[in-house]
Amino acid sequence: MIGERMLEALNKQINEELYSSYLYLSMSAWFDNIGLKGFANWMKVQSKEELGHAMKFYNYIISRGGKVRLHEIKAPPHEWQSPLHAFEETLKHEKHITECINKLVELAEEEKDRATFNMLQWFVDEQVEEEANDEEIIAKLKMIEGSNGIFMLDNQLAQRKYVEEVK
Ligand code: OFO
Repeated sequence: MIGERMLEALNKQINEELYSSYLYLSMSAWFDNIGLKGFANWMKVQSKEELGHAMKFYNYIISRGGKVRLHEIKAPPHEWQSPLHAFEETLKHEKHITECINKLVELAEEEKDRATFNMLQWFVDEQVEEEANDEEIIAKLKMIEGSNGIFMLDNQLAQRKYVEEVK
């Protein structure tokens, strides 16, 4: 069994991941509306990945005999000033998620909950990858500012495909 403090923190993280999914779905709709279908695709894939992250926590809680408690998901913003602004907000949000994961790791250490500590290592690695992906796209967006390069980048982001990680 998972301790009560750890269980509450893991349930809170399900909500964080579902909000991430909601946020990126909202960004995907906005990109579609401004005609950048590739960016919209990238964000839709990201939204699905976040749902997968929520399900990893959900499945883990159940596998340890804990109770899943779903909370209200807040509404995400609906508009951004530019693609660069949307990706800067994405990176800011991912840094917040990295902090949440680090706090969960600290709690697992405090509680001497080895199983949860091990499960969380996947998320520690995932956050490194997610921040790096966002930083790469931000760097490209800065390079092409004011040129037609945005359409090339849009084509590149259209190639991203969703790979299911949670069974
Ligand atoms: Fe974006 O990694 Fe989950 O939230």
